[in-house]
Amino acid sequence: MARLVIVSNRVAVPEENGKSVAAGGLAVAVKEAFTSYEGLWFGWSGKVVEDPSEEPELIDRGRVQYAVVDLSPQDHREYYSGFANRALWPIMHYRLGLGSFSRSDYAGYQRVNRTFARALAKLIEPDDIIWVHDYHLLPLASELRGLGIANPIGYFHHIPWPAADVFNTLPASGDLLRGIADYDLIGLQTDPDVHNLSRNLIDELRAIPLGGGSLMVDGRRTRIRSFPIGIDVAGFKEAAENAGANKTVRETMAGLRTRKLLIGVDRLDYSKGVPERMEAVDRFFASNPDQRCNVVYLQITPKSRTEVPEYEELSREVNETVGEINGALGEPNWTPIQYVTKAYPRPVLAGLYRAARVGLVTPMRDGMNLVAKEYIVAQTADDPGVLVLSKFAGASRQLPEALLVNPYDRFEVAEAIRTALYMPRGERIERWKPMVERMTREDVDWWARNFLTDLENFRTVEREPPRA
Ligand code: GDG
Repeated sequence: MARLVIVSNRVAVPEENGKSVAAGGLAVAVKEAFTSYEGLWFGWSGKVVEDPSEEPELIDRGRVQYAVVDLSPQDHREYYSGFANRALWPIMHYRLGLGSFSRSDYAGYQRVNRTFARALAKLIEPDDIIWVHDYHLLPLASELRGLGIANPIGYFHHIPWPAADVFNTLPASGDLLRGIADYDLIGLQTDPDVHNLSRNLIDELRAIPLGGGSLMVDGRRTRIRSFPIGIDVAGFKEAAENAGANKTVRETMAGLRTRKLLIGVDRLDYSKGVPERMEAVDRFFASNPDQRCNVVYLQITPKSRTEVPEYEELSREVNETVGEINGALGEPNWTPIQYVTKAYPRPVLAGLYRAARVGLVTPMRDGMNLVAKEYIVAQTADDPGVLVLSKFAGASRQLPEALLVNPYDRFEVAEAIRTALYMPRGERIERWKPMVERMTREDVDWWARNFLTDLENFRTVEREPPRA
């Protein structure tokens, strides 16, 4: 059987007792992919050290081997915080004003991709299939091809692929497009993402469409398709069902008394629209004064990328917004917004989703958004809550029965909150049922299987030699 090699920026090495240290989206997805393959997971250890070794540290855990490398402070600054998170992330999320391009950051990005490729190439066996994840590693296939690696290499892009006019503002855009064409299969979250990248390759690199998502780019064939990522539905459902016993969940529910709960769960990131959402909630209370004291909005927002200045700025903005709204509207016995920056265990999140009458998922742009899917799966069949979902989240394409909103329009979001709170039970069930059925069919296992089957098929077709 072929061995699966997964490459991602960060690697979540489980503890020796088999417990997973990180239960985030990617870790769950990778675990799922390894259920039907023996494998290797390669990437950054999460450690920053002076003079890191190029030799990866190898850690065996059952049928999966982990190979991790450390980064130097300069690598971390240029590759990770710099090019990946201050240039690619904002541009891919249509935030041109927040993008900052520096030649030295881009050189660091290329250097780390080259170092990763050199370290990884030594571990590759002839029958391996390689699956690379996310925007930190766009040039990795080119680097591997340059070292003579001819194995099938697939890439999955977890975030949006923007329209060409947006992507091409990046000074390195041409370089990156040429590099991505060295993957055999490129997976994106949605069909509009597929359209954007394909058009860009056709217009900029004169790629020739071959039908069925395949393109000939510079004499090499690549295939671009959408594979919307799903969640571990069975695991999440079980967690939600058992969450009643959890102390945090129980106490939160008791504290609500008769009040209705609105919930938002997001990493602190400007793509998620947290301050904009708070202003929409403020708007809701302004136009529905009778609902003051009857509704509480809980926003769980663990901090992320704190070393990036735009995230520090966002943190200040959210703190101010919460303070202003709570100060202006709050009463001694009622705080409209409960804002916490602590991360909670997944079972607690599942219980809180279930306790919430409304799930607020209103990113300004999002590749998919797993919180929307988790909220749906956590609901009870006889009394489900209502999802208010941004039409700019990839998830909106699979969840059209949610209340879809434009997150830039706080009046529209405020109106949707009102509609959700007053929605009769029959309509809530009618909207929820097709969504939960779709999430169950199109879960994380379906996603990983589809991608890997497609990538494996490359073995059966005549493959072009790597470019010189
Ligand atoms: C990227 C794309 C795409 C959040 N707070 C806590 C916690 N979380 C978990 C959520 C969810 C995950 O983190 C976040 O997933 P998202 O999909 O919202 O977002 P990104 O991190 O931006 O991920 C995104 C995803 O990749 C997958 O392809 O959907 O569009 O941007 O699972 O539950 N988990 C725990 N405690 C918290 O406090 N345990």
